Amino acid sequence: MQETATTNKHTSEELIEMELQFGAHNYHPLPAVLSKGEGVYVWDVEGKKYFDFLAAYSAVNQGHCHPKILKALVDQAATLTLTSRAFHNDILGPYEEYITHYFGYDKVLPMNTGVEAVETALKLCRKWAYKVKGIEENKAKIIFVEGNFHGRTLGVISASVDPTAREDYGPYMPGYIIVPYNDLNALEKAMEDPDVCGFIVEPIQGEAGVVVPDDHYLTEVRRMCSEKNVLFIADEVQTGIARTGKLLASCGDCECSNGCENKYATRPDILILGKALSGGFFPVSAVLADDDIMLCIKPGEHGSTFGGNPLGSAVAIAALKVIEDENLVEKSKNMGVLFRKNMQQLVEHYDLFELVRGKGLLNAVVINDSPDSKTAYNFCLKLAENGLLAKPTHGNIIRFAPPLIIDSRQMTEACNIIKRTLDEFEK
Ligand code: IF1
Repeated sequence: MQETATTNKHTSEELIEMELQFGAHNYHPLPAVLSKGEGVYVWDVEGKKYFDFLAAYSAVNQGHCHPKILKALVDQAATLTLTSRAFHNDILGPYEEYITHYFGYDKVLPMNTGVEAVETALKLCRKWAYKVKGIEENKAKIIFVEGNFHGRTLGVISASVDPTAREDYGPYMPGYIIVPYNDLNALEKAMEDPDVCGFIVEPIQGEAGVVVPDDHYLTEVRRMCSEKNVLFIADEVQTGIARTGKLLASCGDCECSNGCENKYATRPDILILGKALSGGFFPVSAVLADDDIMLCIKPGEHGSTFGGNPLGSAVAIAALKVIEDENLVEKSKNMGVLFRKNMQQLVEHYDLFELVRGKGLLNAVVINDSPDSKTAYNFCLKLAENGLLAKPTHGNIIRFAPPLIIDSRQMTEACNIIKRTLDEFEK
């Protein structure tokens, strides 16, 4: 750590300036320039240590630079990295067997980034609409919800209601219907249209501010989709892989992680995974579905140069094994309870904190100020000064989502940093 601090040629200020000068201005990051990560911690170029309570938007659920995933990466990188799908490779098959058994689906379609997996799911859904459901050519419609975030392609920002993500990128993709989140009546009404073939939803909305739907929302969604012969597509890019205290956020309403009796009550027809599927090493994403859906796409009809590459396949197996071996579902659930208990106390004692919500280790605190204020951002600046990195969303919401390997001592320490920051901030 010290070594990084002393051997690095540039200061944080210089590095930020370089990004401003040579990089596109499509982000406005907090002014922390990181050069090292290990477990729940990251260090900046000056050697300052932080708790990482963003975990790269839940991509590093397993913790930074997890040694077992690193080993899988290095071993595979020295052997074979990329073949393209023009040929077979000796790890894709074992990976596909592993991940389909892991999540309980017949087939997987491997891609790279989250949004590519979302696009894949939407294409698969449309294909199914024409090949199986029998919808007339070019008439298929997919229902999205307000407040959705599925990535940055033209295909998905066309469904966004957030002007920042959407404006001046038109013309937009046709064939979408948008209904309010957590509103079963609106969904039922939209589903009366016989050209509807799919409903895509985040089981808990991330970008919208960690919005948790009513208890039986997904159960009802599942029931309605089955009744209307509409595919239920779950975007678990952020909520999946133990983040919310369950292996999948769309895994029933029961208390267990997987293998539970109730798990089919909300099982999506198409499951989308990304982020933590690689433990943050590089983009690995996946679409899972059963044969009757997945086999609608035939050879040559979809693909990607890097999707299913040996490196990604090896890394994904290792990343999923870590989730199991280190009981991260259970840890996420327990540490989430501890975090929310601590935050609830702060909500009761400090005006600035209005409420805390979330599941597992996907949580948010709503700040007592307007959505267009800078209060959440300013509070995050203070948190960073005190050694904890977190990201505001919407001016008055702060998302707290550390790596799932965090232990109770570290969690208590992190909560104390938040409390101390509140004390200083209110002065
Ligand atoms: C950025 C938010 C998180 C996602 C869901 C698909 C994707 C994402 C549910 C696309 C990506 C990211 C992208 C990142 C910010 C971030 C984010 F704040 F915007 F909402 F995580 F909370 N589905 N989410 O959350 O995955 O193609 O990026 O791999 O800077 O855009 P991707």
